[in-house]
Amino acid sequence: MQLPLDLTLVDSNLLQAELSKLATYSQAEAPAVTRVVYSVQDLEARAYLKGLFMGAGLEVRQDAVGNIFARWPGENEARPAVGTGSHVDAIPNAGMYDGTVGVLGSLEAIRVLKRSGFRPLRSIELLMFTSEEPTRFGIGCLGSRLLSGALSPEAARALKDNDGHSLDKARANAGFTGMLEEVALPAGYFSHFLELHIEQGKILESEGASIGVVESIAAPASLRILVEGEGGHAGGVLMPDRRDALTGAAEIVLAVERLARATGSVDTVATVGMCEVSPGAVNSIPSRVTLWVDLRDTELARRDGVLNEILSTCSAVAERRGIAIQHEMLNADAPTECSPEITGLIASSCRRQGIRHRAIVSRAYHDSLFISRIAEVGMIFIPCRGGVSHRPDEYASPEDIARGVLVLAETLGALAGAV
Ligand code: HGY
Ligand code: MN
Ligand code: MN
Repeated sequence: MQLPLDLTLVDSNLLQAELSKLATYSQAEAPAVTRVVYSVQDLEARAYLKGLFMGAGLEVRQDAVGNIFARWPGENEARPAVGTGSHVDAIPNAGMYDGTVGVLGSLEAIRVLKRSGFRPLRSIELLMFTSEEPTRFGIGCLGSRLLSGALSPEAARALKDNDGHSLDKARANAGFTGMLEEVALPAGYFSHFLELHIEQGKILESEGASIGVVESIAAPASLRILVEGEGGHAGGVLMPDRRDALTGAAEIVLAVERLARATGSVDTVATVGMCEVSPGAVNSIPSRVTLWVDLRDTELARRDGVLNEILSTCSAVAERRGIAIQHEMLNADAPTECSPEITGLIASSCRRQGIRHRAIVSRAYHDSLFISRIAEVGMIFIPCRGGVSHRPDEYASPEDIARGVLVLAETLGALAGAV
């Protein structure tokens, strides 16, 4: 591979057109993007992507949950492949760059290598992961968890969506057949895996850096908390006689925020992103409230310390208010370190290209967090305006995306080895 690769090898206009087209497959009005796994729009997006992958001369297949593989065979097919990719599902009212920059950026990085005359020794395989977002089945990274063995087929079968449909039923309705047992990748399938992604934070932009060399990915956890009190007439039940589920839940919501702040570390973050109240009438005392809590930290022990404090706060509130509070852990994953071999290659590509870069932690989780169980992983971050993500005004500039693609292409080339 003739290094440095020239930035003009990146067809930025083509990539922008593909990102814009992909954004039209959405359940929301532009500029918002909503694309929930196995929805009509998700299936349309998949068909579009498979067409692009085949158009680039890649060998395309998909597995029983809809992870899509697009392979550029290397001279030596027997050796573990070098993987790259991300996701295209989008939470409600999101933006058009989260995940998609990694899928279409990987495709463009492969096209850059092809345009440069590079021929890989190891195969390079693009992966579009199914259901990275927790929106439908309540757990993030469903596809990469199954691929890496982090989630068993039995546990996956127990998952249900908000309408009570099982994963098996939902995927069958979307046309994905085959046994879940066939999804896990064999040992040594990938030697390395690289993911290009927007930072979803504002460090790069605030420091004027164009590339973030991700060194570690924070430890995500999420849980569901059910608060049950006693319903009743909003006029007839006097205050001393009440066991209001929502005021109890409100104490927990504030405690989640307080306990995350109390660690004194900026790396501890906690959010109550969803709250369901029933019966849900203005003149009826809430009898039942469900909260969904998202808790993360770069340090596992500190995260679990906050988790335990949240749970003991629930017990204290239940006791004091005479209500019942139970919780169900949805996931509690360990953090991961990225491969020094890969971070070194990313940084040397940035130096070669004269691109300002800095080491960075990923506070968002990504499919790479789970693929790190079966391969060496690395992530390349690009800035997003104001650090905004999971919002319609999420934005990454064509120039930053092109630089990310170029660094990805050079790093993939270095890992795949040339003939
Ligand atoms: O929530 C996350 O960190 C990712 O964007 N799904
Ligand atoms: Mn996301
Ligand atoms: Mn993402």
